[in-house]
Amino acid sequence: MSRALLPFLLLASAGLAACTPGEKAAPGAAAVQVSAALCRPTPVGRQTTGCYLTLTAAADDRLVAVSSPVAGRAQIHESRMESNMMMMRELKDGLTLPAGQAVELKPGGNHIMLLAVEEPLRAGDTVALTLTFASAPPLEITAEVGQPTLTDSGHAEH
Ligand SMILES: [Cu+2]
Repeated sequence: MSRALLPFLLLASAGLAACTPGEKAAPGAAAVQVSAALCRPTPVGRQTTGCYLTLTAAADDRLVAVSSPVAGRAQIHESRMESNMMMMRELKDGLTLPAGQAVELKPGGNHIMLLAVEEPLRAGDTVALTLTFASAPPLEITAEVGQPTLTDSGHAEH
C-alpha cells in the first residue's frame, strides 16, 4: 500500500515545491491549497487559452477572480455540452469551494480562461496566476505551460 503511494507523493511534493514555494510554511492558515496548475500553450494565432488546477479550501469559500500578468484579462469559465457542442461561459459569481473538498478545474469542465495573451505561451514556459477568494487570502501561484495529459479526446479545447 505505502509502496504504491510513494511515487505519487514524491511527484506531488515535487510539484508543490516547484509551483508554490513557501506555501506549505503555514499549514494552519485557512488558505486554499492549490495543486497541478497547468496552462495550455496558446494555439497558433490566438490569444486565449485555458488553465487548470485543483483547489482545496480549508473552509467554505469561493474563487471569485483570477488575474495574470501575461493576460489582459482572466475569467473563470464553465464548460458544458449543449446540443452536442462544447459551450463555455463565464461564472460571474465565481466558483464554489466546499470545505475540504478538492475542486478540479480540468479540460471539458470548469477552467480559468486567459484572454488577450500578448506573448504566445509555449510548453515549458511558466505563468503567474493570482487567485482571489471570497474569504481566504489571495494566492500567487505559478502554472506550468503544457498539454494536459488526462484529456480523452481532442474536441474539448478548454
Ligand atoms: Cu473558457
